[in-house]
Amino acid sequence: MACNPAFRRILITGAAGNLGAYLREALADAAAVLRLSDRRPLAARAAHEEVAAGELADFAAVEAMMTGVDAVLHFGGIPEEDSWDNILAANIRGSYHIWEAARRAGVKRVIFASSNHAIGMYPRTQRLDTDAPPRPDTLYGLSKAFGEQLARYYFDKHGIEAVCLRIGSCFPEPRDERMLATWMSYADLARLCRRCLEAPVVDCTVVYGVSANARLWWDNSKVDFLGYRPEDSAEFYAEKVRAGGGRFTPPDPAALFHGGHFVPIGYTRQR
Ligand code: 15L
Repeated sequence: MACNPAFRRILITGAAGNLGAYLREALADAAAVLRLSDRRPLAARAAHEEVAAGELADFAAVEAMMTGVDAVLHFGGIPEEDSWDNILAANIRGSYHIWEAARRAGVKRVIFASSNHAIGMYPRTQRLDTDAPPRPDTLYGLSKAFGEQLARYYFDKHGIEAVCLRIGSCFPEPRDERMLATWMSYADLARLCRRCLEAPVVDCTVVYGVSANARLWWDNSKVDFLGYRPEDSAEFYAEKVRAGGGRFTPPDPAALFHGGHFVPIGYTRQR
């Protein structure tokens, strides 16, 4: 049964990626039709699935995948630091294409996989709430900050609702000490996406995609209205993570800022 009757067809971009592939299964009942898109090969596996392959950098392809869509889970694009040309094509042009095609197709809501790397240059001594403006740590983080501004622009000017998920570290288990603060379980990601679809009104909202970790750096209290209630915690894995070793220590910038190991990439600042 569709979880929001306003959304009969939901497009998932990046549906062949780790998170997209998980959401495809976890949100199988979220709409009458899930349209799956990726640049990599995909095939429909169930009656409620359909496939619209294409490159995000190709506007005609994005327009075609948007036809008849009510809501979008935009998880496509490059998920880490890369060359400017690649980030420009997939993440910057690609996200612009998503919102512009969404506007033309009359899409009501976009749920955007932003990233903690949009705020990666904040010092770890600072706790952040959902009003914290971007301080990107990489070109990748910059592209996520651009996506958040696209969300703002298309909501203010065209009324397309948006939720920007500043996802922490979404993996089966936390892999290092930083992830004891930043980890999000797959199940909590599905819970969050479900709430982003179910909430009757979201306007244009930023939310941290993170589990109920004991060492949290990020505060979602201002977006409590979304009803996101994480059920998992990285603390369960704390002993295992500690035994695994491999932590960064100051003055390594990887240990000083929210963005962790993304921060030293191309870092040349002396003071
Ligand atoms: C991200 O945005 C990446 O997509 C993911 O691979 C992790 O590196 C994550 O951030 C993180 O910060 O742990």
